[in-house]
Amino acid sequence: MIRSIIFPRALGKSLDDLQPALELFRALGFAPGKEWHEGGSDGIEMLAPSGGIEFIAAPDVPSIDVMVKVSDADAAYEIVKKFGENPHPSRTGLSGAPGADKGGARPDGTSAQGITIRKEIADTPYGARLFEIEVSGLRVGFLSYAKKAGETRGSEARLDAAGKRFAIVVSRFNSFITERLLEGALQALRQCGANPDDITIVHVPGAFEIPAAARQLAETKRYHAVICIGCVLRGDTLHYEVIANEVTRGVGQSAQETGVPHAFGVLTCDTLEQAIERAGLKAGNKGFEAGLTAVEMACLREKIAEPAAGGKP
Ligand code: INI
Repeated sequence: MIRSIIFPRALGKSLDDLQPALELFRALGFAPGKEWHEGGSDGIEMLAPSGGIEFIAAPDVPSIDVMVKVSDADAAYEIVKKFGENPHPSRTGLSGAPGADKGGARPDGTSAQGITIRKEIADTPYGARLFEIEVSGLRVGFLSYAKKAGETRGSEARLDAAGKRFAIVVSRFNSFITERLLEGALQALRQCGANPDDITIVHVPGAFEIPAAARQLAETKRYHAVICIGCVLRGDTLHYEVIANEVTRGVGQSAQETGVPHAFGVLTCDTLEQAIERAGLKAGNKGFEAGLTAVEMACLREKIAEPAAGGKP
């Protein structure tokens, strides 16, 4: 029976050659899957929620290798642009990757991250929004279908952190993990356009102390969102459940009672190995996810508060 479909694609000969595409796809929300380093080959799967092959009969051959359907092509386009402009604090993903690159565009229009916009975002004759890029020789199209008349799709916020202020509470317990989660959160905020001067970082001893600090920061009303980062490991304590429950409840309560969005970047894992996997050392970074969540929820809060078009509430 069919389980999934994978398009193998060689983007170079070393780990470095994979980084631009890998980082961009992560920024766009692809989930890192299986990773391997054996037999002279290194690689990682980048997974979408669903996929398939399209068989096309048309006079023109498509000029892209992969088409990614997204909920909002304009928002994806903004992420790609920002990704090309902003230097990264660190690289995460495949192990053994080198340090950060500098941002900015090269004279040929390729960003320092090696991304070229091949086709600017525009409407298509078939009612979609589409743009195309090239990264490490991989030609990718991004497409979303416009809303049809009468269709309700709900409200989704853009990932735009420009002009917004964020507080990050990080616990020192298991700092080997939490510092990497912090790097991930900072990377997400910067990729969404946050100004480093608008980010306040507060350290607390352990996860148990996170809710109190988060609440105090939220109550100042200076921040558009608070990001909570910690790591509770079952092996480290007999009262794992107590701490894990308390930090989860306390952060949720602070979010509900202050009205300020709180993103939950606290790992609760059975083993250090599991925590490492979720801290961007192998695949995924819960801090990065929390950073994106904070931006989205801060934007959504503003959007919901806006008066509806036509003066209706
Ligand atoms: N704090 C953590 O952040 N993670 C843990 O795994 C942990 N363990 O295992 O004990 C932990 N304990 C400290 C706790 O959060 C408080 O700082 C401490 O109890 C003082 O209030």
